[in-house]
Amino acid sequence: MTRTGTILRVPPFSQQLHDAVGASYDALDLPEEGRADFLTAHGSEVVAIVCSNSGRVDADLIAALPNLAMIANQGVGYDNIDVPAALARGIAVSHTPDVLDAAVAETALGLLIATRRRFVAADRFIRDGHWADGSFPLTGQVSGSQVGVLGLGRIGRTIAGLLEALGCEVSYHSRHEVPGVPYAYHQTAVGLADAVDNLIVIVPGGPATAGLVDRPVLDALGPDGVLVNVARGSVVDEDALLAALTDARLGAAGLDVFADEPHVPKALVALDNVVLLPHVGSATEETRAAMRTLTLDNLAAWLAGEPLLTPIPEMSRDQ
Ligand code: A2R
Repeated sequence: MTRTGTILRVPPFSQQLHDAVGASYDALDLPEEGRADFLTAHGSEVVAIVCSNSGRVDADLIAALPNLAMIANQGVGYDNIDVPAALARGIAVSHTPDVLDAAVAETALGLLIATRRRFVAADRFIRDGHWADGSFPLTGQVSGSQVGVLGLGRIGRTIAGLLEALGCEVSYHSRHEVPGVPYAYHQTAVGLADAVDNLIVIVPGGPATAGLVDRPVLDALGPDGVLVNVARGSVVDEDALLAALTDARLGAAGLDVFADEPHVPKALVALDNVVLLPHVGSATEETRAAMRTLTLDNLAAWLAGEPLLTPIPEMSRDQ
């Protein structure tokens, strides 16, 4: 059985993905303004959505598309989609696991090193002309340190492998203990934070993990601790983080994700003990090309009546 119909592009996403969808299919763009009128006029034409993980597909949008039957998400995380609303309608949902593990893992490691070694402040130190007046202060180091991975999934395990090469002692907390890994398991996030120098957050976003890194976790990490978040801003209580950094109850933070992207609290930007990245974890040419290909292959498989290549785990494999 092959399927036909209009593909709806939900912004924002890259020009390449936009053009690739348009080159192969009848496609429409969900406008930023005048959505209600647009959906009244075109909602029934749409059979599939293509989005990236910053494009919101909520219950209202799903309800306005009576013939929607597939959502292809470019991104491994899909907390941008109201999955219960989609599954209640039998809508297939795909994502892009595995192909971004290396890029996100190197972002995590780079952010940890940049934060612990204060590389951004050191760069500023030269640019501001301070070197002639004396050396940059000594910093901590990552090699040989104790690192906690919060979420030992595909990306978490890739990060752990990189850390092992630096002689770090890796331990972790996940919902479940992972069999066959050489890393100590902690039953709670607080227990993990208490045991390590550095904590890297790489769990999925969404309601189940919202605020998982809260004040007790930050206090357990402590004044010499470094927090790195490459997961989702929602996982960290941003107000508690700001307070901990301001009060020096937490040493420093390296952040690739924020609660309300692209808005970063001014108070966070003003701090010297943070390194801030604009959600670039998977944002390399190579990885984004692989993510785009997998997104389009999932869409093509669905249109051809074949099983999705990478359905989200909540779906059964044979859908
Ligand atoms: O589901 P489990 O037991 O295998 O544990 C997963 C863990 N996890 C949690 N850990 C503690 N508390 C929770 N409420 C919780 N929910 C999930 O996070 C697993 O060890 C890990 C997620 O691994 P994967 O599903 O393999 O995801 P992947 O590809 O590593 O990506 C993680 C996230 C994405 O969802 C994006 O938000 C971001 O990284 O790019």
